Amino acid sequence: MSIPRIIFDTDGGYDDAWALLMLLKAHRQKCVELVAIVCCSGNTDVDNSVINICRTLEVAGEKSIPVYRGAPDTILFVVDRKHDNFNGKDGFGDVWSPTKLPDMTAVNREEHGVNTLIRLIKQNPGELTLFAVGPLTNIALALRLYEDVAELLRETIIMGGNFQGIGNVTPSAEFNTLYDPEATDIVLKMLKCPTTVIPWETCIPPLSKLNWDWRKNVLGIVDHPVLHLLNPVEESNYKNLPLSYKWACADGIAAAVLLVPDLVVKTSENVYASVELNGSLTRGQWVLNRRNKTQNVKMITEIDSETYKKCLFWVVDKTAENTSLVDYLRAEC
Ligand SMILES: [Ca+2]
Repeated sequence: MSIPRIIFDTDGGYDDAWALLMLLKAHRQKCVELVAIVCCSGNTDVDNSVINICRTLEVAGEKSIPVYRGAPDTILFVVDRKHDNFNGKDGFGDVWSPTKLPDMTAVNREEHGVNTLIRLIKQNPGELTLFAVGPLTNIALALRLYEDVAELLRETIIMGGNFQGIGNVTPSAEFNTLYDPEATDIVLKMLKCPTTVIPWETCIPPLSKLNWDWRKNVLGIVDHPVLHLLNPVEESNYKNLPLSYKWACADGIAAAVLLVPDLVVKTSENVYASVELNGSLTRGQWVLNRRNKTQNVKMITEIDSETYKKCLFWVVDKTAENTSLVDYLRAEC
C-alpha cells in the first residue's frame, strides 16, 4: 500500500505543533508525504495560526510544504466566537513579539485554503488523507461547495468531540467541536471515507496518563531545537497550573494514531456519531448512536500512554533521524 499523502488542517496551537513535528519527521523519512498545510481559526485567529505553523516549520528546517490560509470564521457566526485562551492570544503562549515573525516563504497567498482542499482532493481522487486537528470549518466549506469531495478522500483523521460527554469548554463540549458545531455536523453527515476520531476523553486522565510534570521535567529537558521552540510556549500556557495537571497534547495523539495505529491504539469502537447543535447544556456534545445499523466513525477509546510518550521522544531523538517510528518503538519493546 502506498504511503499516506496528507493534508494537515490545523488551528495552530502547541499540540498542533507536536503533531506537525511528528509527521514532518515521518515525511523526511518518506514514511508519509505532507502535501499541504491548511490553517483555520480556533486556538487563535487564522493569521496567527499561519504564523505558528511557519514557526514550527522553521524549527524543523522545512520550506517545501505549502501553507494556506483557510476560513477566518465559523460557518454561521462571525462575532460570537471565542478562541482558546489556554494557548494565549496568539495561540503560542504570547511568547514572541507580534513583529518577530518566522520565515513565511512557505505561505501561498494566491489560493484560499478551502480552494486548496477542493483542488488537491479532486486532483488526487482516493489518494489523500485529511488530518484535521482544529475546528472543521475548512473541510465543511469544501463539502458544502462540492459534495463529491466527500467520496474522494482516502481517509480522514479528526481530533475532536467526545464519547463520554466530557467537555473542556463547557461540561459537555470539546473545544474543536464547540468552536464550530455546524461544521462538525456537516462533516459527520457528509464524509464517505473511513474516518478515525480521537475524542477528548482519550487524551486526558484516566485514559491518558501524561501530565505537565512529565512534559516539563522529563521530555522537556532534552536538548533539541523542537524543545527550544515549544518549552517557552508551553511554560507560558501552563505557568499557573500544578505539575500534576494533565498534559493532553491531543493533536499529537492523533499523529501517533495516523503513524502507528497498531502500536498506540488499545481500544476503538465503530459507531454512528452526531453532534448536538441545540440544547441549553449540550451544544457541541457528540452523541453516539449504537443502535444505528451503519457507522460513520472509528472512535479511538483508549491509547497506550507509554507508547505515546515514546512517540514524542522519537520526535526529539537526534539519533533517530533515520529510524522510522515503527522501528523505534519496536526496538524499545
Ligand atoms: Ca488543534
